[in-house]
Amino acid sequence: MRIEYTPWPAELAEQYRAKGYWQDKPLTSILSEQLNTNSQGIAVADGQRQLSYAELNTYSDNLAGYLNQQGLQQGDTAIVQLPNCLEFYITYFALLKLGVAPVCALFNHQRTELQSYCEILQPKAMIVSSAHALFTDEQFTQALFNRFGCLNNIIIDHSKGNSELKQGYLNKHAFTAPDLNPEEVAFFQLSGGSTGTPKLIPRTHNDYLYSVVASKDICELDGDTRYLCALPAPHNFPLSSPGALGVFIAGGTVILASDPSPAVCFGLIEHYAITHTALVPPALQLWLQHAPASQHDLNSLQVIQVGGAKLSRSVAEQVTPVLGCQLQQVFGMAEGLVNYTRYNDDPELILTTQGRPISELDEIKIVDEHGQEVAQGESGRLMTRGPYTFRGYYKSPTHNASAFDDAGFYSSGDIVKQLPSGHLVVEGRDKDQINRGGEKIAAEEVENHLLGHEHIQQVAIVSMPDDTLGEKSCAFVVADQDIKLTTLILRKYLRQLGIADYKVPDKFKFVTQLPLTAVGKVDKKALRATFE
Ligand code: OOB
Repeated sequence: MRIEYTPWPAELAEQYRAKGYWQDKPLTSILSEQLNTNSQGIAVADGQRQLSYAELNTYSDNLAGYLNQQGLQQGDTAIVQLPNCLEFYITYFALLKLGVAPVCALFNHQRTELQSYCEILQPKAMIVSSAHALFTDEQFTQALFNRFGCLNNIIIDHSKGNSELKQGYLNKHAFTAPDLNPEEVAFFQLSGGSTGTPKLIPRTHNDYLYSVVASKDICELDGDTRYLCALPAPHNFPLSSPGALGVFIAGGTVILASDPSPAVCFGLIEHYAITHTALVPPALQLWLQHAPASQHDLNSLQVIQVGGAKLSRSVAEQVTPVLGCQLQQVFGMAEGLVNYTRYNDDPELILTTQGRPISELDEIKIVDEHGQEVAQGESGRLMTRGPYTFRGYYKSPTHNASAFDDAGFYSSGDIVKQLPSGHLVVEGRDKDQINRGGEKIAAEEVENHLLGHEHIQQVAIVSMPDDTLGEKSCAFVVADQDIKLTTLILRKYLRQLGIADYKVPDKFKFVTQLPLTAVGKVDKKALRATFE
């Protein structure tokens, strides 16, 4: 059974292989390759517990065997929603070993997000945590079983005490590892999205492994690397850029933090002598505020990577003086392309650009609104294709037709310019998305939820500037005449629908009409301009 995806054209695939970028190895090789030389090294720790590479390997084997006994097999899909905990990596590798492709939801996703992943993926199993409000009682699991006939299994991990998941990985359950085809889909990444429904990104073994290996080399990780994973573990940045998978390839140690706050992270940095971490700009700002008065020794830090949203020069400048380590800017996307500033770049480039692509074979085009390439140094829309940039969203032919050009270049929706050195500067965005401190909100998705309210006629959600998060979201609402809607009512309405908290607009403005463009579409530019 093959999970469908849009393959790369044969001549490009050949190039990627000829260069040695695609190694035709499955992602599970990340673990198996540590076993001969580093089986007793600590792969991952979470403050209380730790796993050696041998344990991570055995536990993921056991769990693969258990899931197999439960009826899961190669070609199936699954949904995983776990907080930052050891079980996340055990589960991720167990599913990879079985050839079951998971989508790993973020822990702050709620009922609506999980249901829409179920709708798209028709998963056979879910592996979730009772630490999440949705899974504290049986009600929601029962509702999922009733609604999705495909779902055979929902395994709930209890963060404390025993659970089916723990039984699954602590006890031996034999299984015959299937042959994994590295050209096929290993798992799905979540798109930040700009459309009404969430989109899934199929990532193959070959393309993902290449992005991680090359990232690990650029970031010079080795067996002494101690990487703090403080962002949500499934996100592409802390998973693969070079992230936990890069650390595992290098034979280093991943330390999990429950969140990126200084209160949680500074103690872990001291205790584990953390060398590397990845942050979004708002978290970095908190670190900069709290570091000077902190009692904790942060001297072990060598590199802080910052990405997910634009970092201002004034904040970038403080990293080395205040935290005593190197800054690396990272501009990436779950769809593929990742850019890094290099450690030996001119300091000015590190402060003011978002880095240059991983690969020689990453192709970048910067185009105007007619799809014509702009002159060197001018800004325009970023288009890219390459050895680890996907070729199509899962089962989304209509959206794919507009997200890619005829030559297979993906349009990321970012407005960038490229310097002669190849470095990209992100100057803005041309997609209907709000970037709330690195958390992406597809405006249309939330607008659709609000349009479901019986008294809302029209709605438009746009970004508004925010000192801490960079951007927050504001909903302009046209309600029925004579009806008094309030912020409180609409917040409650959205929460009852069960959408992730960060998607609930920070502000509601009640207006009698929305401005329109010449062609009659809502003029979001004009709405954003009201905040200037
Ligand atoms: C990362 O991935 P996603 O999929 O959550 O978001 C991708 C989008 C980009 O298209 C861009 O709009 C924005 O996030 N973005 C940045 C940025 N890094 C990402 N905008 C400005 N400056 C940056 N440094 O966010 C992601 C994936 C892998 C590594 C790092 C970030």
